Amino acid sequence: MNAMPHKIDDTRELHEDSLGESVLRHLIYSVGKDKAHADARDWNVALSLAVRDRMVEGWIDTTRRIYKNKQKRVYYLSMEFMIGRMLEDNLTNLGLLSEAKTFLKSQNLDVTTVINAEQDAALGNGGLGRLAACFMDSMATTGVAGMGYGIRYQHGIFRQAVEDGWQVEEPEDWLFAGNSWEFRRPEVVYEIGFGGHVTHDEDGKATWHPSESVQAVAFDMPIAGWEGDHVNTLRLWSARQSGMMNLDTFNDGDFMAAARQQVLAETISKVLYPGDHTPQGRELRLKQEVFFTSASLHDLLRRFFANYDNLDTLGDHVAVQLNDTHPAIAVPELIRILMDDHGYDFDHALKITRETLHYTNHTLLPEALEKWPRDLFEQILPRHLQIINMIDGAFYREAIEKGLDHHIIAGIQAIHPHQQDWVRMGNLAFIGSRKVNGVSALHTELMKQTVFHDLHTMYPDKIINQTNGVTPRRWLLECNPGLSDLVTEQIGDGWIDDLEQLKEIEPLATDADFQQRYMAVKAANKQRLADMVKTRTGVILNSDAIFDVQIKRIHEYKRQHMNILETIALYNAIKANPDGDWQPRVKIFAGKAAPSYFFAKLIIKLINDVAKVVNNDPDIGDKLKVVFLPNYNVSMAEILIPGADLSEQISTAGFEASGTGNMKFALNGALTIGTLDGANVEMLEHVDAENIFIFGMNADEVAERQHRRARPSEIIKTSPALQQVMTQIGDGTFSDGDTDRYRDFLSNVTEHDYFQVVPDFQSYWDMQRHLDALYGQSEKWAEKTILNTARMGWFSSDRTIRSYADQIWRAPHKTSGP
Ligand code: GP0
Repeated sequence: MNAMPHKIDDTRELHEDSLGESVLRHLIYSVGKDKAHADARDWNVALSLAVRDRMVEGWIDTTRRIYKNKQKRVYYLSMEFMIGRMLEDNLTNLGLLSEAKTFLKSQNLDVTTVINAEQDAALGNGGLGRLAACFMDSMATTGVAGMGYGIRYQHGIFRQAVEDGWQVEEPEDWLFAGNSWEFRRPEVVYEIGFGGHVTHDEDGKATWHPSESVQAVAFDMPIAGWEGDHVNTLRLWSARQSGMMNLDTFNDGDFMAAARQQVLAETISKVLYPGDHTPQGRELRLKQEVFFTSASLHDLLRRFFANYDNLDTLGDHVAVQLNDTHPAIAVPELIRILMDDHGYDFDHALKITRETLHYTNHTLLPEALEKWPRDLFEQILPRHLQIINMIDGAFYREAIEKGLDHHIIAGIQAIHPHQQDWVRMGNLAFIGSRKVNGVSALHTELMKQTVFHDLHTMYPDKIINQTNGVTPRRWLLECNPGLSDLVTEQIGDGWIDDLEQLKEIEPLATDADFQQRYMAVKAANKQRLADMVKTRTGVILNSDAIFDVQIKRIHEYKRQHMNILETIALYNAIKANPDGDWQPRVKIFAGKAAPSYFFAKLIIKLINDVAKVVNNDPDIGDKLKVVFLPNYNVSMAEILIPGADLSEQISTAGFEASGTGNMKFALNGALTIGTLDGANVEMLEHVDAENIFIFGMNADEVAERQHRRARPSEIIKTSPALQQVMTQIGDGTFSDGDTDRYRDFLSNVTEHDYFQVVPDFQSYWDMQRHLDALYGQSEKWAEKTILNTARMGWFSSDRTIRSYADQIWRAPHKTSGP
């Protein structure tokens, strides 16, 4: 497929020229440079603009079609979109990639250098934000009339530097050089209020008089699906001072005071909160949530009124998905708009809201569930607080009718009726939504049993599972062209938007020739990964070693520390018997720690300390290398995942809601060593027990040990290997004799060990050694690798999105398959 078919009459004449001609035209007229002076970024911008031109027709066409057919619209509200680079995605989905490559080569340009000149859009923290980005791709591919709403943070997630082994946060400035993909929409502006007071007229009608306000200005990015004909929109809000700079102050000569107002207003979209699984009890964060949620609701209602004149049927035409509780303020905000702006009574407004909103939960960690001090709420959102009290009242009556006792009801209302201290956003989102979903079968089950137990008894049909997925365009087709070509050669390219077709390569898993070709692709990807490691860290890797990779946010429950303890034990074992027949290994770690999470930062330091000792030990040589790659992001993942042999998914069972990295690795043929947690459980069902390497306690066993507060000391006593590791960490073996550095680390692991590193250690070790042996049997390893790729098709986010569309949104979409 080449350039887009011309669909819109008024653009028919616009680009009859080739992609290369458009690029040259943009280089001169948009970038303002000639070829002789253009650098990689200039070419990147020119190419991006040429591609963007070709998306616009499909975009306008999609918009018109949805409007004309009155297709049900889906709005995905998310504080985070972890997009990464867009150029290759768009080239791929529009079928322009090979034309672009040919052109760049004809200009003597290196394709990778030009593509890499785009900054990652890293408007998120981790899995939750990346899921939102995969969903945008899949909504466009499956033809859902889907729009993403979020915040156009001026600064995305911090850049991670490593200094003397410690994480150092540096500012990120992705917009510095501009964003080629966005369209500023200065005409789409909403006034968002905060503070002030509420008055009631004789009829009891409420009016909120905010004491301050900021403007939300829209910026749009087109999101093209596979083959480019359905193009959705990602609309991100940027904050702007209401009105112009205060001229009175300005004329008084106090320019600084006037400028200060502007800075204050604009801080709302200044920076992404860098916490992951950590709720920020900060006023600014609450304002960010209100800011984008309110703007998005106003915007979608304005669009609704273009087709309908009555909000009674809102839920028939619009479905809103709340990505975690971050946009949960949508519940009282929608009710407020319905009541105060459109004259609905409370009961009717609540009913409409509950037909329109849906909530996705991403974690059971109790400390990660958002709650806001009631007083803060009252100060910033006095009208919303009144409405929340009305919701709690209505909920109370429902609960009594259903026979719940007072005690239980108090525990699940948005605000505890006696304590009156917090507004609990999870409860609010649950009560105000039509459906509530978990992100893997296990996680959904645990939601019913634990955090939402009582709400679930009251509304037994509300909780539903939607297992996460990943987009096969970015996470196979683009990041692994070698494997994509090999697969397409065998079964055609239907798998790209119907990933379960990968099943067709199953019979080839035992075919010697195919195995050899598959593993040659893997070897090339490992070399690409080794080259990146060398450039970024100077460490030279032995590409015959098992590339063992753990990449994700640094967290105790994800247990990078269990991995590094196993690494030390392996180091000790090799050192005790350097002439043994060791299977060489490379341990690769990457991931950011929340800036305030000291223990996570200490884990990074420990990894780097161990790396320094191991990598410089002449007894060890090529048998073991340890690498920490700084500043993990989407683009780095695109190199790491195809180059991995082994994928570490070793969270404490019951704590990782789903995981999505686990899916990307297995799809690209890495074998998984993991616990029975999150989506690993369903991966086991799909790839079969012989092809995934499960160890350790299950969620019930973990819960039982945690409940009992079982101490790790007994276990450590019986394990000389583990004991030696703990001694070394304490005696300064890895810290130049500093016996202080890891004191907190050791007491965490040896005294409390809430995340069960010690009890799972032995089975983790045993499984690693089993994998060492398996790697030696290269045909067997190849067979399992191929079977992983062949059987991971179900984990496409296209499947996830179709399932949301059918079971939650009741929204039309294209069906898959021939
Ligand atoms: C969940 F609560 N997730 C949170 C959070 O604050 N940040 C975040 O990234 C993740 C889960 O940890 C997950 O299990 C899940 O797959 C993802 O949300 C999307 O549902 C990541 O491994």
